[in-house]
Amino acid sequence: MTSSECAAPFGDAILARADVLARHSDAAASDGASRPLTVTYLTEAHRACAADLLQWMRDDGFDEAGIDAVGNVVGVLRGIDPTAPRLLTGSHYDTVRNAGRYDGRLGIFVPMASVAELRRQGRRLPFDLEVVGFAEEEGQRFAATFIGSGALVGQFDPAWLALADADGVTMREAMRVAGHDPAAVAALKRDPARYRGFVEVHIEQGPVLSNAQLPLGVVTAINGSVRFVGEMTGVACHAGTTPMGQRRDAATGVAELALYVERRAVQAPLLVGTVGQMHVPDGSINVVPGRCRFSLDLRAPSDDLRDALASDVLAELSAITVRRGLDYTLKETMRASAAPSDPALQARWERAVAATGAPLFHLPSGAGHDAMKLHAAMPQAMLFVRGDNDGISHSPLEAINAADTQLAVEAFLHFLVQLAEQPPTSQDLG
Ligand code: HGY
Ligand code: MN
Ligand code: MN
Repeated sequence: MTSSECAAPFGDAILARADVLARHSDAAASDGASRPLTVTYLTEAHRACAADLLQWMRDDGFDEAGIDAVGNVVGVLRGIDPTAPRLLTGSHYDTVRNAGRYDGRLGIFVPMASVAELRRQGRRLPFDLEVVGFAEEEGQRFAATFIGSGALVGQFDPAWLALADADGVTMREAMRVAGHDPAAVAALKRDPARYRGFVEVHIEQGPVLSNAQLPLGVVTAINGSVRFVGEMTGVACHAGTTPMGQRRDAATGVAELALYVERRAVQAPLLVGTVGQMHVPDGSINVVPGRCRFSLDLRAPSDDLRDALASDVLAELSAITVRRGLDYTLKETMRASAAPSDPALQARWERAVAATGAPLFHLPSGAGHDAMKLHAAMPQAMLFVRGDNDGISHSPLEAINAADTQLAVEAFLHFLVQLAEQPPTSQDLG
């Protein structure tokens, strides 16, 4: 079928690339049938993904393409005026465990498809377009998140190099094996004066667009979040002989905390709280748990609401341990500020969506994104694409369709052409 006959040529091509990239996974298929998609920072599968993205950037006609010192895959389509402020775009290609194949990756594929189309048309933008496949956003292998986008805003923490994964491999060692030099990371920091802003296309990862039966959504703000990992400790003892009133059960302590997080988070709209990990190390069926590791993921539309939620949860954690005679350790592993969209860039997304003919819809982002990192250095705004299967994400059930993906590329192209033809005024940075 030629592209002219195909109803969604960009969409079909992007879904096909997502399928190819999904063949790389850290998780060895146990039964050989359902191969869970897991790509964590700098593993062999991760490096294979980077190689595919690099080759595709070259195939799509980027003038420059390379892999940087933290594993970001960076492509540049040069503009007519090399001194004009660049537009930066992209998203991440790492995944959570047992992931979907579009989280992050769609936001790399859409700009790449747009570059290929501009090259096909023989069209040059007045400004450079820089597309980044960020190497790490999810914080799965090491207790560090936004490694890729953090490096671009000077927030790569050298202390991360000493962090070890579940097998005891440090990030420094993983970087060495991948051929990356930690000493070269600082130079990745971008000069904000060289950029007009950052835009990111991403699957919504929630049910709002699906419920509204709309293909695209303009993001108004990204929720702020804070994450912790901890361990509750009590006394391991015989499950058969220890009376219920004489136990110091670490797992029921964590369970009580999880139920409190749920009760507290429903107290205000758009608050969310999750105990995503709960694990009794070396647990036995007939032993009262003496230890229980856990995680906390707390998010809110503003930093004040986030901090109030966290303060209440940590106070309850302390109260639970007193009531139950437990101890605990807790470590904050991530804190990201709420990131309102830049009004000028958001307005440009609105005009771009309108040009596709799709209805205009605004929504906040409950999920965190690389855009909240770039927010620290430059104006940012995002475009969401509807998720099928009620927008489920961080799951193999994550799904999008070719028609919506086609619209996302068309919107991105409109965004670029409108930016080229209606450059920012002095007030309108974006
Ligand atoms: O957890 C998040 O919000 C993002 O998917 N990393
Ligand atoms: Mn994610
Ligand atoms: Mn993501």
